[in-house]
Amino acid sequence: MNQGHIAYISVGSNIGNRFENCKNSLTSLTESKISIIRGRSPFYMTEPVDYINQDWFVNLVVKIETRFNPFRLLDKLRLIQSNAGRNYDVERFGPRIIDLDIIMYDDFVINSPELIIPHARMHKRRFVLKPFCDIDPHIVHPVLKKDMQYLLDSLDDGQIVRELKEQDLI
Ligand code: PH2
Ligand code: MG
Ligand code: MG
Repeated sequence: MNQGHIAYISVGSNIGNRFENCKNSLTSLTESKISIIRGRSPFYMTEPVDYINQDWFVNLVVKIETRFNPFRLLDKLRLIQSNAGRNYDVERFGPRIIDLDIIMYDDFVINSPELIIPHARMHKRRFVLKPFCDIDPHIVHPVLKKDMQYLLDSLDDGQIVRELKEQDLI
């Protein structure tokens, strides 16, 4: 693909069939030529953070190649979320059918009211860093100038993230 940009998307769900919701969103990411999936981590069961009185999440990270700029990509991700039935009328950080966050986009640094890249909390979140490292541990955070493995090893959070094995899913 010409003019392909590489982005990492954090995928999460903690309502309904969380695994199916995440899997369906991967299909949506490849529909209408939004992107080509270049890598994906295993699926994880993760303890909720920030707003802890909610169900555990299924989380993973996907590496995509896309021709859309970050803002157009954000529009596409929001459309996928709405089509999956996401209701935005609820608490920030609260339960969601599907959440698709842009974690990194090439080595862009964006600080706009609508979009912050790299994602503002990614370096503190094991549910993002662990699956990111499964794909590309040596990608360097363009602001912190540290690679993902370093950021993961620096965490002192105690958050439980447990890889989902095939046998858990049947
Ligand atoms: N997303 C949040 C808030 N808390 N916790 C986990 N484990 N996984 C998430 O995806 C998550 C969260 C807000 O987007
Ligand atoms: Mg999120
Ligand atoms: Mg989000």
